[in-house]
Amino acid sequence: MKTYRFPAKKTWPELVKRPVFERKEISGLITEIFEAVEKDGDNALINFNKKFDKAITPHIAVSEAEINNSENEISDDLKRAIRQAKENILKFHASQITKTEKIETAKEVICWRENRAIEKVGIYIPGGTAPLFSTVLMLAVPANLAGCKEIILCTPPDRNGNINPAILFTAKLCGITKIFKTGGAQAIAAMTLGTTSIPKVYKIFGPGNQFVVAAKEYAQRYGVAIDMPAGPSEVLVIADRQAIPDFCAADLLSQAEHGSDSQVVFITTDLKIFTETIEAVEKQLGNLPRNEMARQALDHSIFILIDSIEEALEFSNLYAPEHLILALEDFEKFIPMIDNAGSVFLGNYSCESAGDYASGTNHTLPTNAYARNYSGVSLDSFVKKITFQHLSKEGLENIGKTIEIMAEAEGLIAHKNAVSIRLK
Ligand code: HSO
Ligand code: ZN
Repeated sequence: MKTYRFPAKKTWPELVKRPVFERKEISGLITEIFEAVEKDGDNALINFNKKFDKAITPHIAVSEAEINNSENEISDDLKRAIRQAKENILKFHASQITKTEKIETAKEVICWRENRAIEKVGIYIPGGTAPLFSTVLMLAVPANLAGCKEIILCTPPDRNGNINPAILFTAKLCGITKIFKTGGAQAIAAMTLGTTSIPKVYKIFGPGNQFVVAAKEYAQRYGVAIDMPAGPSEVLVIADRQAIPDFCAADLLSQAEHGSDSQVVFITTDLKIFTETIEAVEKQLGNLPRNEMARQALDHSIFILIDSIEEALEFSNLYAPEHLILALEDFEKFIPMIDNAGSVFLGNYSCESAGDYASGTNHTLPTNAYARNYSGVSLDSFVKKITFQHLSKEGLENIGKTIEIMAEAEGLIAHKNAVSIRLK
């Protein structure tokens, strides 16, 4: 990890830069994968499963029996936990439903906006070392609440051609029954183009590796929307002297264990907290099963000693973290100073894991400084908003002159006539 004591402000723009990793040039491969899926559909996906996931999958669609059987393969404790998390996520996202308000902008000119669900959405869930069934909840719950008519899920099979049972159980709990064994860029291609088994969708959600990210970018050429541009996970913790170094270290490591490219940032005004948190990170790291990955993430993570909490927040706004933890006594006071962050955790007991799993907020959040201009996933991500208006004759009379004058000034006489013909 890199440590900085009172770094000069002119060095901050350099410090907030995300580490750059050697990326293989993959755009050629993405194009090839899209072409193969377009040409051979399900067969291409079966071949990719063999090639990339070493899995034999005669059928791409997960069968009803496989889905139902998942219930027997996970513990009652896990089922209970998933159910409780779902309840909280449902409660929080249901609170995002807003009432339609009709606004009379001028007498008898009535305007309003109504939500309509995006009809078909696709959820991508990565497989591999950490099967993120919690992400199924984060995406399927708001999709259902929004009223999306078709919700499909793609996730890669393991070497035996099976899908992780917790993913299947969670999908079923959320009413998703169209589940497909395909991962990586080919899954994104399939949801973009459609195959015999997999329906095309209008918007694709979910995290993934660099191939998935590149494929989601590519999918937009076909008119498909995506949830947000993605990058590695990150957390920034700001601590004062009442913070608890062991708690801060645990939070930093919880984000570092996501992947070797994750980044964690720790900022404090207190020298004792600074050194003790660094020590606690080292100590806790040794006991983690994913310590190799977390260690690599820590190598490019930064620990900063700073003069004031105000300055720490200024730095944080420049960094625009995916997760911001304020381990501060008077966190309330600092809330108005937060301009850029995906999701904020307040006080010593609001660990990021709470939001990752079960408090109710969504964990699909903007990374890579996109918190400057993107929100995390919410109910809104699954709807479009359509505007409506109704003008009576009197309503049109009230704004007619304005329209005529403006239309004429733009040289658009047909526009002007559309009013004049009605009011003459
Ligand atoms: N922290 C991740 C979400 C997650 N954590 C899923 C555990 N499971 C988003 O940055
Ligand atoms: Zn996490």
